[in-house]
Amino acid sequence: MKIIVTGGAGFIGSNFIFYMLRNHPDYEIICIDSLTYAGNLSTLSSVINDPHFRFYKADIRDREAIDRIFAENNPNIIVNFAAESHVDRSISNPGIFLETNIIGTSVLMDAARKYKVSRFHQVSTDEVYGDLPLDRPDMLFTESTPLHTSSPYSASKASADLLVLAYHRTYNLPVTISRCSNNYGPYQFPEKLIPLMIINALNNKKLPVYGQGLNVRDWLYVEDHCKAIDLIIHNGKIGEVYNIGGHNEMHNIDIVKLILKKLKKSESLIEFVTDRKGHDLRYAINPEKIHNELGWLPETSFAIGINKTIDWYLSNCGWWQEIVSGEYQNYYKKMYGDNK
Ligand code: NAD
Ligand code: TDX
Repeated sequence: MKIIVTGGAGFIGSNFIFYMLRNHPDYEIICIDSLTYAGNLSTLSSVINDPHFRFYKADIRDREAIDRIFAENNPNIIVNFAAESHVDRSISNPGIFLETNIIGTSVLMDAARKYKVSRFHQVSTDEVYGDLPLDRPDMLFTESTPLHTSSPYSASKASADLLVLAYHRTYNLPVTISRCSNNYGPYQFPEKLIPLMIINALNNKKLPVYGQGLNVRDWLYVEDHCKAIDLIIHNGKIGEVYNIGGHNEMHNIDIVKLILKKLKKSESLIEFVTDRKGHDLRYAINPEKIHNELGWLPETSFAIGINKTIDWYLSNCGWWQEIVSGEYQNYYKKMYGDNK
């Protein structure tokens, strides 16, 4: 079995590559990544010389390069993680989100049609459903919740989902889509909530919490997401969408306080800052379909997952220090001003 994984030098894609090489030692994994600011080849250093692994630096928008890689490898399955993934960046610069997340996906699907792959899997997000009220814990996103996006990021992901379903209906491309809640774990880029707060706390910098920190996200340990995708690409029904989430809703402020407590730092580091534009209030996934049809259940509780994640950032300072000392400084200043 040959699987092309796009975006494999990023957070979830790299964890998926490690998961697949561990759990399917006879598979060949081919990674395509253009190494944007969010992609890091050092993340893949432990597998780069693995005879079952191959890396191509290429952009999913580049038709010729993608065609060549498909021709060379003749893959069975494509798992598309490659995307611009940060909501705040989509608010200041939406154009690249449309190009990579929508056009890039269509380029990959055209190659998937031409080379007759047996599965094209699109990694999507719960953000395509918009948000839920804070005071209605009974309401959860199901696969039939209407798409109702808030940010250029989520609109681009929803557009890609619609294109994927259109390629299935029009060309009979064998597709599946997964829509997962917020992931956390090793190798997450420092711009996202959990690594940002861990790293700032370790550096005794202020922890910038949007609004009052009352927004709710439904957190899933990254390996549980990888396992769900593995199940879907092998046993999921063609043309179907699967929600993935672990019933683990938390207010942002509670996560920030928990991180401070674990790192034995003072809550005085918390700084409430101007809210994100169009900030979604609450995400919460109903994962019954993937549980009932494919037997998936999350295995890592938040209590265990957050400890593992904090320990990982503590033991891998070199990985994130290299990132936060470079171009990231300019992003950080633009985003958070002179927050110290
Ligand atoms: P990430 O930003 O950490 O990684 C994205 C990767 O894609 C990077 O390695 C980057 O170099 C690569 N990439 C970007 N543009 C590319 C292009 N044009 N061509 C080739 N490669 C390109 O993102 P992530 O958090 O790992 O998310 C991966 C996928 O999962 C995304 O599609 C995202 O929408 C989805 N998702 C993420 C979460 C989450 O909580 N992080 C939750 C649900 C779904
Ligand atoms: O500095 C911050 N302060 C803050 O309060 C940052 C970066 C975030 N937040 C808040 C905003 C959100 O309510 O924390 C919450 C989580 O923020 P992000 O880590 O930016 O994630 P989110 O916007 O929820 O989107 C994530 O989950 C769905 C991923 O980035 C997406 O790629 C995925 O699709």
